[in-house]
Parts: sequence; structure tokens; C-alpha cells
Amino acid sequence: MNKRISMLFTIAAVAVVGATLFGSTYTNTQIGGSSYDFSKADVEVLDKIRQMGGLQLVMPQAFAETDCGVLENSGRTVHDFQLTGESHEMPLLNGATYSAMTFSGQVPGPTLRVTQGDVVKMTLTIPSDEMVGHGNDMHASQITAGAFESVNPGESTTYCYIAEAAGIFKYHCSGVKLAAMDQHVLSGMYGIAIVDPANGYKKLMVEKTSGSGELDRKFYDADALEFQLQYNQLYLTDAGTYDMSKMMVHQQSATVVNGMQFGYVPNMAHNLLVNGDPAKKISAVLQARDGLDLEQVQGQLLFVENDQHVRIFIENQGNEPVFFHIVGEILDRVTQGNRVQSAATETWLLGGSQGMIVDLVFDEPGVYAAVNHDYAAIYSGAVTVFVAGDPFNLNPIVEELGMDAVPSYAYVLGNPSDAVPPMGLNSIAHPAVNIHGMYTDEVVSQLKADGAIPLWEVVPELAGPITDAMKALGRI
Ligand SMILES: [Cu+2]
Repeated sequence: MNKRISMLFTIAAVAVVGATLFGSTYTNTQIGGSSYDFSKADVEVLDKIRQMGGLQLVMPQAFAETDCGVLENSGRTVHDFQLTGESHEMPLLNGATYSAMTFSGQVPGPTLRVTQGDVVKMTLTIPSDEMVGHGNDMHASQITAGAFESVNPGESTTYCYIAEAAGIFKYHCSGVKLAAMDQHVLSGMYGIAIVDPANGYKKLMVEKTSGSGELDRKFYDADALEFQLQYNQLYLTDAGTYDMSKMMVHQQSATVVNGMQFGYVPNMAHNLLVNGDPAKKISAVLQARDGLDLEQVQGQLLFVENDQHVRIFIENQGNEPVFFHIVGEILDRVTQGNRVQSAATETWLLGGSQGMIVDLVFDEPGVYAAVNHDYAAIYSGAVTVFVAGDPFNLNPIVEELGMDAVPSYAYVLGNPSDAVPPMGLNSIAHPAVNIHGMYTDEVVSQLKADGAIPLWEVVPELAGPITDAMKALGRI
């Protein structure tokens, strides 16, 4: 097929598809003849598209109903997802701050969780004292890009859509009519929507070998203890403002997981529990967020039980690839959309704006580090420590304190709030949740009111009894 004929074929195919899509709304006259000679008639084609109102304005009407009034009365479950666009100074690892842009005072923004087929009613409000406008492009939607137009300070906008595809989907600020979108996203305006499959998640199958070497299959119920991890970068000037020139050459100032460098590493509370002394560090290298005075941005760990189905929702929000790997573990199942991509794999690659669901079971008690297996990312912040079971033999201390032995330390310390997604179709409730995240003080107050534990207040009260219990056991 020569080039000219190929071009004619393409235009004709577009016209046929267009006729199918627009059939109910547009006449054949509007979609034109069956083929165009592109070399001569390109101006005519563009004119026709213009007469149709432009592809961007016309096509989405053919794909999905997006009228809020209709969708709200469609009998589907409707989720009212309200966000505000706010700029705040947020803390960096070195004690300085940076100019963050946030959805609702937190980085990442609140996680939306719905079931496939539900209606999302998204409202974005920009306070009148905010310096610039913001938008929200939700990848879980299939609606006109025009809906993601920026909202001016003092104004609010709403759009509705049906979450038709299951999976994990990014949402992000679209800047001011696309201008500075990179700055807004890389300064913190991103989050995820989790769309649970209409029929729920599948059981997890893990292959095991018997003592004689024969293959066996072990099945875990679909219900799982769930976490969320979102990877991104910061590109900053020395003054803590966005540095586009660094972004253009991919030289990140920091790699962040859920908005924080080294956010999930031990701190002095863990030193106390494990070593009997808040000053005796568990890890000299990793312990960068050590100090109760850091409050919601102190280091916290993720606690799981052994032989428990764990599901992790992972999104690459950033500008660099993520080579997701858990040191000491194998990813038992990798799902993208609602399709299994791999099983029993060591590492899975996520490009920018890609997500996945990792299902796994931690078989042995121990400490496991989830990393972006890119050394620049590891050493600039992408280390997340999971602790499975009771590797430090703390249960005797727990019992000495008058409590029952625990299958994971989450029962004592809780899991960090920013790593815990909202409950979904097959979620196991976390035993407790502690307050951890790149949050404004207003968000912290709300979490406290909702029952999350401020560890920086609780740990000092427990320090004396824990020390006494360790002494009684002869540990210190
Ligand atoms: Cu923005």
C-alpha cells in the first residue's frame, strides 16, 4: 500500500467509525463522504471537524453519559468526592520547607474508592485566597478533557462520570488550562482512585513445593489487608520552589513515597520497643525521620501478619520509572486494570502514570523493604519498610504489659494513615491507624477526631511501662 492510499484508507476508516459513534446525533452530511484525498483536501477535513464543533467537544457525548442530574438519578451508587486546591508550605527532610500544592491540605490527595459501575461526582473548589487556579484530571473517567478545565480562585466546578473500568487510577491537577501542570503535579497535586471490580477481587493462589519437591497450590481468601504507595519526585531550588530546569533533565531533588522521603523507616518509638532505648537506633543509615517532635512526618513502619493476604495499590505519579521490588519477598501476583500481568515475579516496572495491584503473603517473620530498585531513587527516599509478624520477639513484653500476644505490631502502634486506603469490597480492617502523612494541621485534627492515634502523644505515656516490662524480663 503506497503512502497516499494508506492515508485515504485511514481517513475513510475514521469516517466509518465516526458514523457509528455519531450516528444518533449527527447526520451523514455532517460526517461527510466516505473518503478524502488528504493531500488535496486537508483544509476541508479540518473545516468539517470545526463545523462539527471540534472533536474534543463532540466525541465524549458519544461515549458516556456525563450529565450529573441524569447520573445521580440513574440508580447507581453515587460518590460525592469533594476536593479543594490549596497551596501550603510543607516540611522537607532537612528541616526546611517547600512550596507544596495540595488537594485538600495533604500530599497525596485523599484516595477515592468506588466499585466498578458507580458514579463519581467530583467537585473541585478553589478558595478565594489561593493564588492560582487548579483543575482535576481523573484517569478513572472517560469524559471530555474539557471537564478538566482549571477552576479560578473563589470558584467551584463539578463533573460526573461512571467509573467503568476496575483498577487503580491517578488523578492530578491539570494546571491553569494545562500551563504549569508539571509544577502543580510535582509539587503535590496528585492522588488515586481505586475502582474495585464489580464482582470483587479474586482469591490469591501461591505455588508452594512440598518436602518431596512436588508442586502444591495454596489459596488465600480474596479479603486482604491493604496499603497504598504512590511514587513521585520533587524538583526544587535551594529556596524550596519548583525547579522546572531540573525536571527537564530528570534530576530530582528527592524521591517521595506518599509525599515523603524515607517516610516509612524506624523512629525513636521503635528504638524504644526493640532496643529499650529511644536513642539506640535500629538503623543508623535509614533513620532520617527520628523524633517525636516531627509529629505526623516522623518515620513509621507498615505492619502485617505472617500468612496474611496483603494487597498493595501502587501508582507511579512521577517523572521517573518505578522498578517496584520488595527486598526479601516475591510479588505473588501483579494486576493492572482487572487483568493479572504476572505471578511470582521479583520486580515489576511502572512507567509514569501507571498503576498496579500487588498481592502477596509474607511467609516469614521479618523486616522487608519495598523499594524503587533504581539506586538513585533508593538513596533519595524510595524505601518503605514492612515488618511481618513478631521478628523482634516483642510479644513477651506485650503480655507483660497485660495485653494478649499480637499477630502484628499494628495492634500496638497502628499502621500509618497515609498508607491505608479507604475500605473496599474485600478489605480486612487495620487493627489501628496512626497519624502519618504530609498533612496540614487541619487534616491532623480531623484524623484525631476520626480516632487515628497521634503516636507522638501516646508513646511518651507508654515509655515508662515499656521500660519496666523490659527490665522485668531481663531484656535491659
Ligand atoms: Cu494545580
